[in-house]
Amino acid sequence: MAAPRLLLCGDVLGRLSQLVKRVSSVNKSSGPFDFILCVGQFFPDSPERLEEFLDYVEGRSSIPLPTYFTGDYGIGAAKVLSAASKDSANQGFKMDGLKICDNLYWLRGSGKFTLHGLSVAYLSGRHSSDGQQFGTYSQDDVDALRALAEESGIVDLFLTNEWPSGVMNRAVTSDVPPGITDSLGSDSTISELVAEIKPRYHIAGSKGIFYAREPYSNVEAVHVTRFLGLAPVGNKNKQKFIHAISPTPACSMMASDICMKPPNTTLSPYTVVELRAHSKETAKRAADSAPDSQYWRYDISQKRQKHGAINGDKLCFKFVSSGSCPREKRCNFSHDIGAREQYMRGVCFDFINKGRCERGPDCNFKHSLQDGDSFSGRMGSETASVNRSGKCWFCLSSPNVESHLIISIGESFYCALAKGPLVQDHVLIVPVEHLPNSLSLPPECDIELGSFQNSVKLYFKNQGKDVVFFEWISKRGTHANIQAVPIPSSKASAVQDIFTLAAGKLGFKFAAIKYNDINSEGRKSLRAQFDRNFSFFYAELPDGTILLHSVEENEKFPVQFGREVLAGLLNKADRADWRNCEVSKEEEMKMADSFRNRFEVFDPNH
Ligand SMILES: *[C@@H]1O[C@H](CO)[C@@H](O)[C@H](O)[C@H]1NC(C)=O
Ligand SMILES: *[C@@H]1O[C@H](CO)[C@@H](O)[C@H](O)[C@H]1NC(C)=O
Ligand SMILES: *[C@@H]1O[C@H](CO)[C@@H](O)[C@H](O)[C@H]1NC(C)=O
Ligand SMILES: CC(=O)N[C@H]1CO[C@H](CO)[C@@H](O)[C@@H]1O
Ligand SMILES: CC(=O)N[C@H]1CO[C@H](CO)[C@@H](O)[C@@H]1O
Repeated sequence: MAAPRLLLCGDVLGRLSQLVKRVSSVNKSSGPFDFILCVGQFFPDSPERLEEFLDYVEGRSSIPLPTYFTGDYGIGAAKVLSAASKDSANQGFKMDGLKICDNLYWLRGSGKFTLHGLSVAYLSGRHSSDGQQFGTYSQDDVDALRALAEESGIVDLFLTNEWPSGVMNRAVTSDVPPGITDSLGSDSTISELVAEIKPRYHIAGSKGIFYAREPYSNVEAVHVTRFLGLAPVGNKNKQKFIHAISPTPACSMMASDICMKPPNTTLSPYTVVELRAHSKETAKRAADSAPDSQYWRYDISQKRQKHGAINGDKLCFKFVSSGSCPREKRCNFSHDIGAREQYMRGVCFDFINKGRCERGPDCNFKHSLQDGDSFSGRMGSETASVNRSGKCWFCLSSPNVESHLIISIGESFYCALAKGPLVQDHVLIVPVEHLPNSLSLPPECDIELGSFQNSVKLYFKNQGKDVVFFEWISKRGTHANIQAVPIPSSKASAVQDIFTLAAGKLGFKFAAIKYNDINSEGRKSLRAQFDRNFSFFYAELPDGTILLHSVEENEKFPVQFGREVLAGLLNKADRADWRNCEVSKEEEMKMADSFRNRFEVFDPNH
């Protein structure tokens, strides 16, 4: 399939005749095009333009190409948009635009949809706390986008009405338009979102100028993002308001093409705050090498914001609507089976999730819980947890277990390769029983655990490597797993330092104790210090030191902390997120076979 050809357009301000004229001439010189995406204010800013605008909306003039807009405000907006939202064709959960008239679509609130193979996400309107019906986005719209950001797959285009604040961060690029400041018409919520969504193109308007920023690299993603700010249609300064691109959808690109970084790629403007004092050159060098401390400098503060903003009690839309979520227990939203059942009985997602739905009587879904099962509202998580083992990735009896990754099965523990490994031979040691952490097994099981750990250590010692074991014990945890990550022996002495550094960035200190016999003494002491009422993280280092930390009630702690720290140590920042590291099932089977062969002589169950 040929790459779609599209036009990006800034604030239309109701000047549809001028836009149509321009589109027709661009179409002649470099068309044909498939569709137009408009950012910035779409409706007129003065009453004189309303008539011209309504000629199109009411069908007296026609719009030549499918046109999508996000800037749902201006003169006439309330009237046109409320009529459109009452139209029965526009009811329900529509993310691909509400139809205003032929070829004109309103992207309302936030969402994600596929257009000519491209994955398009958007946040419409401006930030506002007073909950106007049109022209603004709500916290719920932001939360929904955050949930979408957790889904796998790269977003090709992200449309926002306003610019993200910080995009002109001079610490990372000197290529910024002169005389423009961040303070007006820039939105920090958008910066946070774009850093999470990591689209390939980010398009925004409403700032009155054209700006094509140098591409920037993303944290925890292999591809770069290009920001494009577009000027208003018919602006006096003759700044560019229409821009043609023809991107191949990421989903059909070769991995090597997705990773391509043009020579003018900079660090992300949103994550590098503390570099402000440094020159552009320093920042560029940092982008290439991403040394350990650098990695921590930006990653953690961002994670904290992210987790702070997500409500862990909210339902995962993906799970509720489809019955499964690729993130499984790593998802920060709740996978509630009761909620899923209600959804299947036709109950509105917003109603289940928040107890209310803004669409009110216009909504096509039911606004009361439906009988038939024991859904007990947001308190009903016990039902869900009883049933969760059927869905569990780690239960050997579960249909979801990735059995091709299993290496060796003992009495109370088994050993498997990690899905989306940080490095080759990244191993998991997992209790056979569906238990939330390895410390809730009876103490005598520690003997088998110790023998697994020793086998793994010996296996790697043979290759000049040491092993770091770590376990994240979340209060919401379902099925425990201890991760074993091999590191070159030459880096073993740096492990404690980098964990300490990372803890410092998050604002806590590890308790560190060195044991002569880490398997028995170490585990005993862990059991003594573990308090079920708290989440808990511990790491066992190659020199016999255990680092441990109890996570306070309101403390934010990144779920993948251990993995991220080791990614930093190993200079593999882009592999910190396991989702960047997934390989095909065939590849996984090959890896597991080869590991099994090499591990055989060390396998305690062989
Ligand atoms: C664009 O050009 C093609 C011919 O190349 C024509 O068929 C099409 O109607 C034109 N579209 C617009 C919007 O002018
Ligand atoms: C960045 O470099 C690429 C290729 O070298 C070039 O096409 C592009 O125009 C540059 N972008 C900016 C904004 O300088
Ligand atoms: C932990 O929680 C339980 C039940 O909520 C409570 O009885 C116990 O005192 C708590 N323990 C600590 C150390 O706070
Ligand atoms: C708001 C909330 O509960 N967010 C959680 C997301 O996941 C991390 C790691 O488990 C928790 O620490 C956060 O509290
Ligand atoms: C306790 C509970 O709700 N158990 C349910 C688990 O799931 C099965 C079907 O998968 C139900 O039949 C049980 O009632």
